Amino acid sequence: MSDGALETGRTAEPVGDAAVIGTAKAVLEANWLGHATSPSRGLYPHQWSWDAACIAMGYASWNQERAEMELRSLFSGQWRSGLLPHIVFTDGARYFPGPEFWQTERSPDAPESPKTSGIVQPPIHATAALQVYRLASDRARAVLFLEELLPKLAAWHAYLYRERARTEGGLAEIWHPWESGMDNSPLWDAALGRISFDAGLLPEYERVDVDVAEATERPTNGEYDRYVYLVSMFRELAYDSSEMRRVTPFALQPVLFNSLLVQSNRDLAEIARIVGADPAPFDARAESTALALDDLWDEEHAVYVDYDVNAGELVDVRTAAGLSPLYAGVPAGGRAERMVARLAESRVGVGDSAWAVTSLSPGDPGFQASRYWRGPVWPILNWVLQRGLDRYGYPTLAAEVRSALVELARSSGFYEHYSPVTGRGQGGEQFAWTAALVLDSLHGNGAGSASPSTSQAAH
Ligand code: 2M8
Repeated sequence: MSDGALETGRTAEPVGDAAVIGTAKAVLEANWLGHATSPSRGLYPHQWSWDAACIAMGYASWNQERAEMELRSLFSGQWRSGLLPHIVFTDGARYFPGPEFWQTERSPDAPESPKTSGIVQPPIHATAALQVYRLASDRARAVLFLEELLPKLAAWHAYLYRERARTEGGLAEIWHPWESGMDNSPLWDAALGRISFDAGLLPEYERVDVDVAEATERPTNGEYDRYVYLVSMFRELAYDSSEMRRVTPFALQPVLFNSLLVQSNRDLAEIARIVGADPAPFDARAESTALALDDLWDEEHAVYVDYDVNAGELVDVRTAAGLSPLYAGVPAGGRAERMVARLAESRVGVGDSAWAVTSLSPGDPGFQASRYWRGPVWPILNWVLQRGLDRYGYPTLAAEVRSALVELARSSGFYEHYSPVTGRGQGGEQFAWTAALVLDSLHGNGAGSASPSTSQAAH
């Protein structure tokens, strides 16, 4: 069903945009922990890195203070090395793996408080900070906020280029599927499959996620064993980056991670210009990483693919993440047009005129409609795509994708991901970054009273 329209469960009374906006704000409120926003209270009761950046963008248009607090809280967990951890823990909440498993106190770089994980997530934070500034009602205050954040963002990017890139200004690599943000994507199957370990020697652990969400909508136990194996290896190494790079059996340069990095560099340069600092180093990195990213082009399928560092080859799997260089302004010479021409292979219709891309193409033999990053529609991937479409001069297509995000939330609620077959919400419920990205998508509608299909490009 490459372009079949999925049924969204329409209610008798059509829910207007104002009501969707109200519910989205209520979802963020319900996840407010007092200092930061959890992705979803039951499943993810702490603060996650790239969720927090998206959540800050969702707050930006109506609650500048919260937007700033969200990013400030996240950066309170930043390591002395500049590493921005993928989770900043809240005391006492039930999640596996929690701080007692990560044991980041083994590293001299980790903060004593708050407790954090020891790996990273995609770098979209400078983009979020710039959006907070752009939508701020109090501009003078927003400039002060950018001045406060600039050195922290610069240290975060410096960490990525120092510890995660093998060539000067090149592509950043990840050492754990959790670092990709697309945990069980088939992109990692071959690399995970090459890891050999003695299951009997794995530290004992108990999954919590499958108590809270449908097990069929989560990664398998076999995948979790590998996730746990990698974490236990890194903690043995006291999270020493040079040791981790030397021994990690999992090292990939993902297209999505690097596309977000390119754009974050561009946005960091813009932040530098706003506060009167030197933008040149950030602009230079944006250009060099964009150039390296462009080498990951798959001519046959007209999309970008990840690079497996240990295997020394491109990953033979195509996902919606492969479209993300559009967002970063990377493709040139007719490539963007070719990518757009093939969108029909990975999209599903939503309602009457909207559509969204699936995390894995419905035509792919590995496609699974409910299994997390192996098929469902994810708001973040579609948000990245609509920005890319706007950038390359496809405002109508971009507006249709934004409409799909709004329509799914309107019909099914604010879920972690959605079935591309039925439109049903799946995974965690009352999901914060889904609410935030819907708010961002509706921002072009001003007060939120216009129809999503008439929304104009907001970027
Ligand atoms: C998911 O990842 C966490 C591990 O980091 C999990 O499954 O426990 C991913 O979807 C990730 O991208 C997201 O940031 C996180 C919180 O929403 O959940």
